[in-house]
Amino acid sequence: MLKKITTAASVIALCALAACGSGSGGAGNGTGSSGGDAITMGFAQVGAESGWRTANTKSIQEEAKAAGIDLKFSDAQQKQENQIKAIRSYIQQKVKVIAFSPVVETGWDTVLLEAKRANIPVILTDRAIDSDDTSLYKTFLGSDFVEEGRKAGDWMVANATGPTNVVELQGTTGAAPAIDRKKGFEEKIASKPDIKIVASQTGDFTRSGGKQVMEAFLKSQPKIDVVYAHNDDMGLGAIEAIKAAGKVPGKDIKIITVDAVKDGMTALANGEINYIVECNPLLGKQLMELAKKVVKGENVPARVVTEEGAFNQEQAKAALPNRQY
Ligand code: GYE
Repeated sequence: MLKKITTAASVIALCALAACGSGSGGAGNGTGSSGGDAITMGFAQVGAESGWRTANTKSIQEEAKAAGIDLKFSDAQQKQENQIKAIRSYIQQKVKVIAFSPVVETGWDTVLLEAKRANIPVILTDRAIDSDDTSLYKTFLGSDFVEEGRKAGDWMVANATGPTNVVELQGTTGAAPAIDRKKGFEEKIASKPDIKIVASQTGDFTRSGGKQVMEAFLKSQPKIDVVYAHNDDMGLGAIEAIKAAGKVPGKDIKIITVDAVKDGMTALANGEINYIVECNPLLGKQLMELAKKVVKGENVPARVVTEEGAFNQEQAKAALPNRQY
């Protein structure tokens, strides 16, 4: 008797976790096509580490609603094991499509093979994975991070006057944007041996991480001319550390960042940041369009690249009033 009750309770608990999303009641298991039912998407988000991520999450949630897609959303708190757990639970729940933004590049083959065997298509968005097996996902929607690093490097080369010591605040170790933004920047500054990266460490894409690492750099480095931060939030953390050390951000120490979220653009317009390379977080609409096609079995391009630009201080002043995120 007790056993029976426990089983019933766990079925209810599972239901609470699984098929009880908004609108489309009674998603039956097994039969598949029950005519006109909403698409269920399982989305495994990286976390809530930055302003970029907050804007990205909002875009996905709003556009899922607008597209009539039933979204199951999880926040992995920047931990790969949490994302893997979320993906496994989406497979168990038999969602129609899984989308995720992989926190790091490697280590996905096993779980993605499980999705493939369950016939659930996977879409990568924002960040890429490093795998030889491209059959594990249908498409990858997001920015060209190497190109973003190159844009930052171009500005550095164009604006360096004499020997220049750069400290680098890297994104999350092993994440595609951290690897690629470093690569693109290094590629460009290689043409000017006067420009040197004298210290480089991860600040995990967070404001507090950027602040802490910058505090340490300010203590250990006798001469810092430029901070290259892989995102706005770390740059904003660095600004706090620079001010606390009695220096003027944007003047005594120049700052280059990536993202162009509102807080970053405000600091740029105020003269505390010198250049921001744009990375667009508003991927929701394109993601839902791709999801619908993939679920129907239609062909989609293997790679969809986001279009983006870059801003100096004057351009930030002009763009700020209309900035959505
Ligand atoms: O630049 C950063 C976020 O993957 C492009 O992740 C994204 C990066 C973004 O935490 O702010």
